Amino acid sequence: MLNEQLEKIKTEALDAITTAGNLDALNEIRVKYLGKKGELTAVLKSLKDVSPEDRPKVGQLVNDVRAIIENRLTQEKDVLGNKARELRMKAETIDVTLPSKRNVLGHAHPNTVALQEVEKIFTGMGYEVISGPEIEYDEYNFTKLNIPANHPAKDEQDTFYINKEIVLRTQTSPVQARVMEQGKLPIRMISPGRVFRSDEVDATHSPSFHQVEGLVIDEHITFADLKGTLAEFAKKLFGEDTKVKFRPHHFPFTEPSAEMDVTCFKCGGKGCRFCKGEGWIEILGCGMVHPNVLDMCGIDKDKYTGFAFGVGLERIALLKYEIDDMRLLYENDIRFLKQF
Ligand code: 2NL
Repeated sequence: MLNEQLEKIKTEALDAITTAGNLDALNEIRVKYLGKKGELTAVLKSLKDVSPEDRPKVGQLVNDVRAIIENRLTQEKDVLGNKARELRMKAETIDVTLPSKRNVLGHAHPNTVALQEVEKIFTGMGYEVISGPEIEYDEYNFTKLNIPANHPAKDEQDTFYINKEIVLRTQTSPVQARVMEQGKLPIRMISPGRVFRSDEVDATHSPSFHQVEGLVIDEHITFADLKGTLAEFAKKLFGEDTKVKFRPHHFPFTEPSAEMDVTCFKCGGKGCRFCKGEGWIEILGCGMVHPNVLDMCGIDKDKYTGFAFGVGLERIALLKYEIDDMRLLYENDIRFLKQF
Protein backbone atom coordinates (compact mmCIF):
# COMPACT_ATOMS: atom_id res chain seq x y z
CA MET A 1 0.00 0.00 0.00
CA LEU A 2 2.76 2.48 1.00
CA ASN A 3 4.90 1.02 -1.79
CA GLU A 4 2.32 2.00 -4.37
CA GLN A 5 1.95 5.42 -2.86
CA LEU A 6 5.73 5.92 -2.95
CA GLU A 7 5.91 4.76 -6.55
CA LYS A 8 3.16 7.25 -7.46
CA ILE A 9 4.94 10.11 -5.68
CA LYS A 10 8.17 9.26 -7.47
CA THR A 11 6.58 9.16 -10.93
CA GLU A 12 4.63 12.36 -10.37
CA ALA A 13 7.66 14.22 -8.97
CA LEU A 14 9.96 13.17 -11.81
CA ASP A 15 7.34 14.14 -14.41
CA ALA A 16 6.85 17.50 -12.73
CA ILE A 17 10.63 18.11 -12.70
CA THR A 18 10.94 17.30 -16.40
CA THR A 19 8.21 19.81 -17.33
CA ALA A 20 9.09 22.50 -14.75
CA GLY A 21 10.79 24.79 -17.28
CA ASN A 22 12.23 27.30 -14.80
CA LEU A 23 14.04 27.52 -11.45
CA ASP A 24 11.04 28.92 -9.53
CA ALA A 25 8.83 26.06 -10.60
CA LEU A 26 11.61 23.64 -9.65
CA ASN A 27 11.74 25.09 -6.16
CA GLU A 28 7.98 24.71 -5.76
CA ILE A 29 8.33 21.05 -6.66
CA ARG A 30 11.04 20.61 -4.02
CA VAL A 31 8.73 22.08 -1.38
CA LYS A 32 5.73 20.07 -2.56
CA TYR A 33 7.48 16.70 -2.37
CA LEU A 34 10.44 17.03 -0.01
CA GLY A 35 9.48 19.98 2.22
CA LYS A 36 8.44 19.76 5.90
CA LYS A 37 4.80 19.51 4.90
CA GLY A 38 5.66 17.67 1.70
CA GLU A 39 4.18 14.43 0.43
CA LEU A 40 7.26 12.31 1.16
CA THR A 41 7.48 13.65 4.70
CA ALA A 42 3.84 12.70 5.18
CA VAL A 43 4.69 9.12 4.16
CA LEU A 44 7.57 9.12 6.61
CA LYS A 45 5.20 10.19 9.37
CA SER A 46 2.78 7.36 8.60
CA LEU A 47 5.64 4.86 9.06
CA LYS A 48 4.54 4.44 12.66
CA ASP A 49 1.48 2.49 11.36
CA VAL A 50 3.71 -0.02 9.56
CA SER A 51 4.50 -3.24 11.32
CA PRO A 52 7.93 -3.18 13.06
CA GLU A 53 9.36 -5.91 10.77
CA ASP A 54 8.44 -4.04 7.59
CA ARG A 55 9.46 -0.63 8.92
CA PRO A 56 13.18 -0.75 7.94
CA LYS A 57 12.38 -1.87 4.39
CA VAL A 58 9.74 0.81 3.82
CA GLY A 59 11.93 3.40 5.52
CA GLN A 60 14.74 2.48 3.16
CA LEU A 61 12.34 2.82 0.24
CA VAL A 62 11.28 6.31 1.33
CA ASN A 63 14.95 7.34 1.52
CA ASP A 64 15.65 5.87 -1.92
CA VAL A 65 12.74 7.79 -3.49
CA ARG A 66 13.91 10.95 -1.73
CA ALA A 67 17.45 10.47 -3.11
CA ILE A 68 16.15 9.88 -6.64
CA ILE A 69 13.99 13.03 -6.56
CA GLU A 70 16.82 15.07 -5.07
CA ASN A 71 19.22 13.89 -7.79
CA ARG A 72 16.80 14.78 -10.53
CA LEU A 73 16.17 18.18 -8.94
CA THR A 74 19.89 18.94 -8.83
CA GLN A 75 20.38 17.74 -12.36
CA GLU A 76 17.47 19.78 -13.70
CA LYS A 77 18.58 22.82 -11.71
CA ASP A 78 21.93 22.70 -13.51
CA VAL A 79 20.27 22.37 -16.89
CA LEU A 80 17.84 25.26 -16.25
CA GLY A 81 20.58 27.42 -14.68
CA ASN A 82 22.76 27.00 -17.76
CA LYS A 83 19.83 27.77 -20.03
CA ALA A 84 19.00 30.98 -18.11
CA ARG A 85 22.65 32.05 -18.23
CA GLU A 86 22.82 31.48 -21.97
CA LEU A 87 19.71 33.60 -22.49
CA ARG A 88 21.12 36.38 -20.33
CA MET A 89 24.42 36.34 -22.24
CA LYS A 90 22.55 36.54 -25.52
CA ALA A 91 20.50 39.52 -24.28
CA GLU A 92 23.61 41.30 -23.07
CA THR A 93 25.55 40.89 -26.28
CA ILE A 94 27.18 44.13 -27.41
CA ASP A 95 27.02 44.83 -31.10
CA VAL A 96 30.41 46.37 -31.71
CA THR A 97 29.43 47.17 -35.30
CA LEU A 98 26.76 49.73 -34.23
CA PRO A 99 27.71 53.36 -34.92
CA SER A 100 29.00 55.10 -31.76
CA LYS A 101 27.11 57.86 -29.93
CA ARG A 102 28.16 61.28 -31.18
CA ASN A 103 30.37 63.17 -28.74
CA VAL A 104 28.72 66.60 -28.33
CA LEU A 105 31.48 69.19 -28.22
CA GLY A 106 30.96 72.59 -26.62
CA HIS A 107 32.29 75.84 -28.04
CA ALA A 108 34.23 78.77 -26.61
CA HIS A 109 31.93 81.70 -25.71
CA PRO A 110 32.21 84.80 -27.97
CA ASN A 111 33.40 86.72 -24.88
CA THR A 112 36.18 84.17 -24.42
CA VAL A 113 37.18 84.31 -28.07
CA ALA A 114 37.22 88.14 -27.94
CA LEU A 115 39.18 88.17 -24.66
CA GLN A 116 41.78 85.75 -26.04
CA GLU A 117 42.28 88.10 -28.96
CA VAL A 118 42.60 91.18 -26.73
CA GLU A 119 45.02 89.36 -24.42
CA LYS A 120 47.12 88.24 -27.36
CA ILE A 121 47.43 91.81 -28.63
CA PHE A 122 48.51 93.24 -25.26
CA THR A 123 50.76 90.40 -24.12
CA GLY A 124 52.41 90.84 -27.54
CA MET A 125 53.23 94.40 -26.44
CA GLY A 126 54.68 93.20 -23.14
CA TYR A 127 51.64 93.57 -20.89
CA GLU A 128 50.83 91.24 -17.98
CA VAL A 129 47.31 89.84 -17.51
CA ILE A 130 46.26 90.20 -13.86
CA SER A 131 42.97 89.36 -12.16
CA GLY A 132 41.53 90.22 -8.75
CA PRO A 133 38.45 89.88 -6.52
CA GLU A 134 34.92 90.46 -7.86
CA ILE A 135 33.80 91.50 -4.37
CA GLU A 136 35.73 94.64 -3.45
CA TYR A 137 36.12 97.27 -0.79
CA ASP A 138 34.38 100.53 -1.60
CA GLU A 139 37.79 102.05 -0.92
CA TYR A 140 39.45 100.22 -3.82
CA ASN A 141 36.49 100.38 -6.18
CA PHE A 142 35.87 104.12 -5.63
CA THR A 143 38.01 106.10 -3.17
CA LYS A 144 41.47 105.17 -4.46
CA LEU A 145 40.23 105.90 -7.98
CA ASN A 146 39.38 109.47 -7.09
CA ILE A 147 35.65 108.81 -7.08
CA PRO A 148 34.33 110.96 -4.19
CA ALA A 149 31.70 109.85 -1.68
CA ASN A 150 29.04 112.01 -3.31
CA HIS A 151 29.66 110.78 -6.86
CA PRO A 152 26.49 109.61 -8.66
CA ALA A 153 28.16 106.29 -9.68
CA LYS A 154 28.18 105.35 -5.98
CA ASP A 155 24.40 105.52 -5.77
CA GLU A 156 22.66 102.31 -4.80
CA GLN A 157 20.74 102.72 -8.05
CA ASP A 158 23.95 101.87 -9.90
CA THR A 159 26.11 99.82 -7.55
CA PHE A 160 25.38 96.55 -5.72
CA TYR A 161 26.36 97.03 -2.08
CA ILE A 162 27.13 94.02 0.16
CA ASN A 163 27.36 96.45 3.08
CA LYS A 164 28.58 100.02 3.62
CA GLU A 165 32.20 99.10 2.90
CA ILE A 166 31.92 96.24 0.43
CA VAL A 167 30.56 96.25 -3.14
CA LEU A 168 30.41 94.05 -6.23
CA ARG A 169 33.12 95.78 -8.26
CA THR A 170 31.74 98.13 -10.92
CA GLN A 171 35.03 98.13 -12.89
CA THR A 172 38.28 96.14 -12.81
CA SER A 173 40.42 99.19 -11.92
CA PRO A 174 40.56 98.14 -8.22
CA VAL A 175 42.82 95.30 -9.43
CA GLN A 176 45.12 97.95 -10.87
CA ALA A 177 44.98 100.02 -7.68
CA ARG A 178 46.14 96.91 -5.80
CA VAL A 179 49.03 96.38 -8.24
CA MET A 180 50.09 100.04 -7.96
CA GLU A 181 50.09 99.71 -4.16
CA GLN A 182 52.56 96.84 -4.38
CA GLY A 183 54.96 99.48 -5.71
CA LYS A 184 56.76 97.44 -8.38
CA LEU A 185 57.36 99.79 -11.29
CA PRO A 186 57.10 100.15 -14.20
CA ILE A 187 53.60 98.67 -14.71
CA ARG A 188 52.20 97.37 -17.98
CA MET A 189 49.08 95.36 -17.30
CA ILE A 190 45.57 94.54 -18.37
CA SER A 191 42.91 93.33 -15.95
CA PRO A 192 40.03 91.50 -17.59
CA GLY A 193 37.07 90.31 -15.55
CA ARG A 194 33.44 90.34 -14.50
CA VAL A 195 31.95 93.59 -13.24
CA PHE A 196 28.52 94.47 -11.86
CA ARG A 197 26.13 97.39 -12.22
CA SER A 198 22.55 97.66 -11.13
CA ASP A 199 21.17 97.87 -14.68
CA GLU A 200 17.95 96.49 -16.16
CA VAL A 201 18.50 93.80 -18.82
CA ASP A 202 18.00 94.99 -22.40
CA ALA A 203 19.70 94.57 -25.79
CA THR A 204 22.76 96.56 -24.65
CA HIS A 205 22.75 96.25 -20.82
CA SER A 206 23.22 93.52 -18.25
CA PRO A 207 23.74 93.73 -14.46
CA SER A 208 26.84 91.57 -14.91
CA PHE A 209 29.22 92.03 -17.81
CA HIS A 210 32.95 91.98 -18.54
CA GLN A 211 35.58 94.64 -18.83
CA VAL A 212 39.21 94.79 -19.82
CA GLU A 213 41.07 97.67 -18.28
CA GLY A 214 44.65 98.54 -19.09
CA LEU A 215 47.26 100.46 -17.14
CA VAL A 216 50.77 101.68 -17.95
CA ILE A 217 52.89 103.52 -15.38
CA ASP A 218 56.47 104.55 -15.97
CA GLU A 219 58.66 107.65 -16.18
CA HIS A 220 57.92 109.92 -19.14
CA ILE A 221 54.66 108.28 -20.22
CA THR A 222 52.61 110.79 -22.25
CA PHE A 223 49.31 111.00 -24.10
CA ALA A 224 51.29 110.12 -27.24
CA ASP A 225 52.02 106.69 -25.72
CA LEU A 226 48.31 106.28 -25.04
CA LYS A 227 47.38 107.20 -28.61
CA GLY A 228 50.04 105.02 -30.22
CA THR A 229 49.19 102.01 -28.07
CA LEU A 230 45.43 102.23 -28.54
CA ALA A 231 45.74 102.94 -32.28
CA GLU A 232 47.83 99.76 -32.58
CA PHE A 233 45.26 97.85 -30.51
CA ALA A 234 42.44 99.02 -32.82
CA LYS A 235 44.38 97.97 -35.94
CA LYS A 236 45.14 94.51 -34.57
CA LEU A 237 41.52 94.03 -33.45
CA PHE A 238 39.58 95.49 -36.39
CA GLY A 239 42.07 95.42 -39.28
CA GLU A 240 45.16 97.36 -40.40
CA ASP A 241 43.12 100.04 -42.21
CA THR A 242 41.35 101.07 -39.01
CA LYS A 243 41.75 104.72 -38.01
CA VAL A 244 41.09 106.11 -34.56
CA LYS A 245 39.94 109.44 -33.18
CA PHE A 246 39.82 110.74 -29.64
CA ARG A 247 36.97 112.89 -28.26
CA PRO A 248 37.42 114.74 -24.96
CA HIS A 249 35.49 113.16 -22.12
CA HIS A 250 35.43 113.07 -18.33
CA PHE A 251 36.36 110.25 -15.95
CA PRO A 252 37.16 110.90 -12.29
CA PHE A 253 40.27 108.65 -12.41
CA THR A 254 41.97 110.16 -15.49
CA GLU A 255 42.92 113.69 -16.56
CA PRO A 256 42.79 114.49 -19.38
CA SER A 257 40.24 111.83 -20.44
CA ALA A 258 38.92 110.80 -23.83
CA GLU A 259 36.71 108.35 -25.64
CA MET A 260 38.18 106.58 -28.62
CA ASP A 261 36.24 105.85 -31.82
CA VAL A 262 37.36 103.53 -34.60
CA THR A 263 36.42 103.79 -38.27
CA CYS A 264 33.55 101.43 -39.05
CA PHE A 265 35.08 98.14 -40.20
CA LYS A 266 32.03 97.46 -42.41
CA CYS A 267 32.07 100.62 -44.54
CA GLY A 268 35.59 101.87 -43.80
CA GLY A 269 34.23 105.20 -42.52
CA LYS A 270 31.80 106.17 -45.31
CA GLY A 271 28.75 105.55 -43.13
CA CYS A 272 26.46 102.54 -43.30
CA ARG A 273 23.62 100.83 -41.43
CA PHE A 274 26.06 99.14 -39.08
CA CYS A 275 27.58 102.43 -37.80
CA LYS A 276 24.21 104.20 -38.16
CA GLY A 277 25.62 106.46 -40.87
CA GLU A 278 28.35 107.81 -38.57
CA GLY A 279 31.39 106.12 -40.10
CA TRP A 280 32.76 105.87 -36.54
CA ILE A 281 32.12 103.44 -33.70
CA GLU A 282 32.80 104.26 -30.05
CA ILE A 283 35.06 101.60 -28.57
CA LEU A 284 36.64 102.60 -25.25
CA GLY A 285 37.33 105.23 -22.60
CA CYS A 286 40.84 106.29 -21.66
CA GLY A 287 43.05 108.99 -20.22
CA MET A 288 46.17 109.91 -18.27
CA VAL A 289 46.05 108.50 -14.74
CA HIS A 290 44.89 111.25 -12.37
CA PRO A 291 47.66 112.44 -9.99
CA ASN A 292 45.27 111.89 -7.07
CA VAL A 293 45.01 108.20 -8.05
CA LEU A 294 48.81 107.85 -8.18
CA ASP A 295 49.01 109.57 -4.79
CA MET A 296 46.39 107.37 -3.12
CA CYS A 297 48.02 104.23 -4.51
CA GLY A 298 51.45 105.21 -3.18
CA ILE A 299 53.17 106.17 -6.42
CA ASP A 300 55.40 109.28 -6.67
CA LYS A 301 53.30 111.54 -8.94
CA ASP A 302 56.26 113.84 -9.61
CA LYS A 303 58.38 111.00 -10.99
CA TYR A 304 55.82 108.78 -12.69
CA THR A 305 52.97 109.28 -15.13
CA GLY A 306 50.71 106.77 -16.78
CA PHE A 307 47.74 106.10 -18.99
CA ALA A 308 44.76 103.85 -18.53
CA PHE A 309 41.78 102.64 -20.52
CA GLY A 310 38.67 100.56 -20.12
CA VAL A 311 36.79 98.57 -22.74
CA GLY A 312 33.65 96.48 -22.49
CA LEU A 313 34.30 92.91 -23.61
CA GLU A 314 30.67 92.31 -24.61
CA ARG A 315 30.77 95.48 -26.71
CA ILE A 316 33.77 94.11 -28.62
CA ALA A 317 32.20 90.68 -29.03
CA LEU A 318 28.89 92.16 -30.26
CA LEU A 319 30.69 94.42 -32.74
CA LYS A 320 33.21 91.90 -34.03
CA TYR A 321 30.69 89.10 -34.50
CA GLU A 322 27.83 91.41 -35.53
CA ILE A 323 25.48 90.27 -32.79
CA ASP A 324 22.60 92.70 -32.30
CA ASP A 325 21.34 91.66 -28.87
CA MET A 326 23.55 91.25 -25.79
CA ARG A 327 21.05 88.85 -24.18
CA LEU A 328 22.06 86.20 -26.74
CA LEU A 329 25.48 86.15 -25.05
CA TYR A 330 23.99 84.99 -21.75
CA GLU A 331 21.66 82.24 -22.99
CA ASN A 332 24.50 79.85 -23.82
CA ASP A 333 22.52 78.15 -26.57
CA ILE A 334 25.14 75.98 -28.28
CA ARG A 335 23.55 76.62 -31.71
CA PHE A 336 24.26 80.33 -31.16
CA LEU A 337 27.72 79.92 -29.61
CA LYS A 338 28.93 77.60 -32.38
CA GLN A 339 28.72 80.38 -34.97
CA PHE A 340 31.72 82.31 -33.71
C1 2NL B 1 35.11 103.07 -19.86
C2 2NL B 1 36.15 103.83 -19.18
C3 2NL B 1 38.25 103.70 -18.16
C4 2NL B 1 40.14 103.64 -16.75
C5 2NL B 1 39.01 103.07 -17.22
C6 2NL B 1 41.74 103.50 -14.89
C7 2NL B 1 42.31 102.66 -13.96
C8 2NL B 1 43.20 103.20 -13.06
C9 2NL B 1 43.52 104.50 -13.10
C10 2NL B 1 42.93 105.27 -14.04
CL1 2NL B 1 43.86 102.19 -11.88
N1 2NL B 1 42.07 104.78 -14.92
N2 2NL B 1 40.87 102.97 -15.77
C11 2NL B 1 40.54 104.85 -17.27
C12 2NL B 1 39.76 105.48 -18.22
C13 2NL B 1 38.59 104.90 -18.67
O1 2NL B 1 37.10 103.05 -18.57
O2 2NL B 1 34.26 103.60 -20.51
N3 2NL B 1 35.15 101.76 -19.76
C14 2NL B 1 34.22 100.91 -20.40
